[in-house]
Amino acid sequence: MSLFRSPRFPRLGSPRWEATAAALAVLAGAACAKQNDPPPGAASGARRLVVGFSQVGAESGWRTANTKSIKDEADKRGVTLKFSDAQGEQENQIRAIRSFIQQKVDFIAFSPKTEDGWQAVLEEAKKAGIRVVLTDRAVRVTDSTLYETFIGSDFIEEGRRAAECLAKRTGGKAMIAELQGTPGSAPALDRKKGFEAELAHYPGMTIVKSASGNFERAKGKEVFEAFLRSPEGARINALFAHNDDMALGAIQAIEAAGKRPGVDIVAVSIDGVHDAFQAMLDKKLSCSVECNPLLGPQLFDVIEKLSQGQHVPKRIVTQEGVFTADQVTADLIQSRRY
Ligand code: GYE
Repeated sequence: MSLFRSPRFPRLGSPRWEATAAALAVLAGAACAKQNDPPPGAASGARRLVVGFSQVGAESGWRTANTKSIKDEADKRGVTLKFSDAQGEQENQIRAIRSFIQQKVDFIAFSPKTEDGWQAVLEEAKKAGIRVVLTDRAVRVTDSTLYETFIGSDFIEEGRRAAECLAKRTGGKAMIAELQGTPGSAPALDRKKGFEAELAHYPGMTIVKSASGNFERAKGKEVFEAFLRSPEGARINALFAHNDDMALGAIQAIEAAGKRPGVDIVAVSIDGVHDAFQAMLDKKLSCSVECNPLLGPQLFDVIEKLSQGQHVPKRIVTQEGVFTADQVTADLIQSRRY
């Protein structure tokens, strides 16, 4: 017997049916309202913002801290976050952005894997009237109105600072092996650019090997092992890694080859994640140039401003410094938030 004909369920169209239907509608409404209610403390009448965020992946300590910052901040502000991890694949990011468009989210934010390849999908978002905020990495598009702002670090400056630190530690004489980040990504392109520009002031410093370790620790180790086995391997006395994780992998390779990181091979890298601080305390890593992953508060500040019709600058640069091994103490490590 179907539920609709069960004696316990009112006949369709009867007064009792209408009362039951009305009660069900109220219940359904209450369930919806629960999802879209303003967070505690929000102005009355405010609706929860819905934000789609496409993360590039989980390749490094930096990325883990970045994801946590975004999720925690959305939670704190009562923003409904639709989070998608692209596992390092640009196609997955494009698919996620298209799905956010279909779901009619209020805003889309993402950390683009590479600089190129976004024009079409950003045009689709614009056509749908959904505003886009870039975090962490930049894109190259022909129309800058395709996004509202780009929040993130100055990667050229980070590369320059890494070269400056390496020059100080090596007295301006170094045979450098470079571990590059993800090919085509803004941080890999710009960190290399900044590093090489600064290196031009030091005729005694040369890059003798350079390849990508994809910002991953295991890959950094593998590529550095190959560097050490190559004909130039014996001359390498410095490492520039585009992020800490690759430097930490390379340090393992250096030790496995019977060399002393920090003495036989001076290493510098970028990010300033917890494990890099430990390596600096152990004097295996000489400097880590800071790149702050805690972008959640800035991202949601911008989104809130945009949703209230306020203006935001087209570029928001994260303020950062440099950490050197001689500054690092166990207490400082304790106080680090990532
Ligand atoms: O330095 C690296 C990460 O885009 C700034 O990506 C980010 C970089 C970061 O995987 O560790």
